[in-house]
Amino acid sequence: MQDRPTPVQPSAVDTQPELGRRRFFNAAALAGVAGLAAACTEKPVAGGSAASAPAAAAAHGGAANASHLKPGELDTYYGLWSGGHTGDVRVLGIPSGREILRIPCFVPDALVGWGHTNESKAVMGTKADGTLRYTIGDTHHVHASYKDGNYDGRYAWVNDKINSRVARIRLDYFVCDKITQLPNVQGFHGIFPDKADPVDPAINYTTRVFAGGEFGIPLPNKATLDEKQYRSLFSCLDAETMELRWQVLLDGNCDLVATSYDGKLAASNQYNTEGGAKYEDMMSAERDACVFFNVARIEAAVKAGQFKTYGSSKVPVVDGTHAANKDAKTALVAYVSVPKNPHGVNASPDGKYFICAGKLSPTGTVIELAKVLDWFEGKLEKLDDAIVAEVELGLGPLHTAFDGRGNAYTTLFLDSQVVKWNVEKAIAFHKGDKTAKYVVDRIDVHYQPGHINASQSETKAADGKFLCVGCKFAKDRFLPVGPLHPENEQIIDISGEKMVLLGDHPVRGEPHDFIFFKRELLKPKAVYELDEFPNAVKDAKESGVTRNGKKVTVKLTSLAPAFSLREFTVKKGDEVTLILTNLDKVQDLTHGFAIPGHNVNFIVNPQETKSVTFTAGEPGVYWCYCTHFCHALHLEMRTRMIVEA
Ligand code: CUK
Ligand code: CUA
Ligand code: CA
Repeated sequence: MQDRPTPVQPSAVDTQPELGRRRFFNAAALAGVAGLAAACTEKPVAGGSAASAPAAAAAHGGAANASHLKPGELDTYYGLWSGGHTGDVRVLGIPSGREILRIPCFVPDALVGWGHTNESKAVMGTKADGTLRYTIGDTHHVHASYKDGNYDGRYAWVNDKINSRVARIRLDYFVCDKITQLPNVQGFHGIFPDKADPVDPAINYTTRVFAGGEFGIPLPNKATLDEKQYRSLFSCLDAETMELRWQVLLDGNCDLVATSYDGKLAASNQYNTEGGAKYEDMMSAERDACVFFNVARIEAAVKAGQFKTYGSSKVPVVDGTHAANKDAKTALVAYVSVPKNPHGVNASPDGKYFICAGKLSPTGTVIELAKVLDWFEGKLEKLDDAIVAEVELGLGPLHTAFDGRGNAYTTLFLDSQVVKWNVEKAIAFHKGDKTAKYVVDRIDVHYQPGHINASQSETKAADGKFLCVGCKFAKDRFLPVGPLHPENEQIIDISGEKMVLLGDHPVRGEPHDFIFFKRELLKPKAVYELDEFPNAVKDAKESGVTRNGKKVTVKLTSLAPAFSLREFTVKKGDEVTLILTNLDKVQDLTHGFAIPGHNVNFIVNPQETKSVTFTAGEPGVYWCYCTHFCHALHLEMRTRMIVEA
């Protein structure tokens, strides 16, 4: 992740969480960054203090057990975690934190055969020679589709920062079904679906997905060190077709993305309004921005043909630069000023505010959406008057979650804390009521937290039960396993006034972001339907080998404990396409299929069909066997591939 403290920042990485020392460090560090971070007129509020865990747990009446489920007990929330380097999405049960499934997206996966089967290769994208275009990924942000301000269980989307790709996951089968690469974008970072269609107010569900491009590049790309020629694009995809609808040319870059509940606004925080290519240039300005997109106006401009295209891309690009958007009444975008290298941008569940965390400034900035809309209507003279609070939270604020009771929870990367603060009180404080104690509580986390989310946080149904915190450093929290540490995902009870730490879970690096929501919102299917697969072998009698020159098709089925063919014969050098349908209908009855020496291994779930294509190797006998324990005769579940000369 790119959010590590810069060398000139004081770093808390090696500070012990011992309270006295930390208080001293924080005070000293606050003084230390005063000249570096944006001038912050407001004084920190002597509000909460780091909670003493046992005392607070007792106050919650034994809440410390809430994340410990009895054997056989199910979690009450689904969590969707980005997998980071593994390019997948992980499904966790919350509050236990148990990992239930990994959904491969951008990176091949040996369990399900992702990136090996023909169907998954078609989703991932191949080169002319049939090999995968990419075998690596870097997922950061997972978000799910909405209806009426809550998740509707249709889709989730996740970004791949490295190769600027968006993957869509079907939440009925928990599989990735489409991947789109964004043209003219590098370092695609924040992603968020809209929550309603602003063009047709009757459509109260997700129809588009927004994507923030983080790194600027020349358009079209060419070799130059002159960063003044580098530009970032904000992209919009169609939620159903996954095709690009439009892009916006920007001044500065994009980072995270948020969307409003009425579908009228999307926004991205910008940490590099300077357009710098070096970190010291990227942090040279005292304030950066949160750029707002007027979605309906952009769609109208595209419809009216007011766009350009770049390079070989046909995607319409509208002009979102400062120069082209001075007149509020026609502006497509609005740049609200935010201090300094802001990181997250998060939408409050009451639909009123977007909150940017300051990162290099110890502040949170609250922007009122009604006022941004007023500005677009010409009813607010100064855009920055849409900022209704800018209050000090602590060092290195990154991401914010909500409990639906008016409180926000912001991670403080440098302080290794989560701060709970009341949004309306922060607004009152900003307005001049210096008695308004907006900080409600602080809790130490271990260590250096990045993303944070609360149960149902960015929905209208935020329920304020649990908070998950993605800590970037685990250090001493788990058994040492050499130089590579896991990350530490912590779970916190937020049902009371004070936050209570419930548990630590090691996770493989690095998840970045996640959402979690009530389990009732998903209705997963336990078994596939044969008809979902156009190439299904619907009856064991269809099994057999057909030849067309050097191309051979092998069709077979599985039904525990046997494959429908006892053997099949091909010739050395044949291009073999093997299609396997699992005819078992019993839930959880998955078979695997492996061929020694041919790099073939994949699974078929009940009523699922998959295919692989490979070249038959040296003459001989090859035992194809079931790799997934399915039956008392699992080891006997085999067939033979005979390769003739
Ligand atoms: S970023 Cu990693 S902590 Cu990619 Cu969402 Cu903020
Ligand atoms: Cu079929 Cu094991
Ligand atoms: Ca900056």
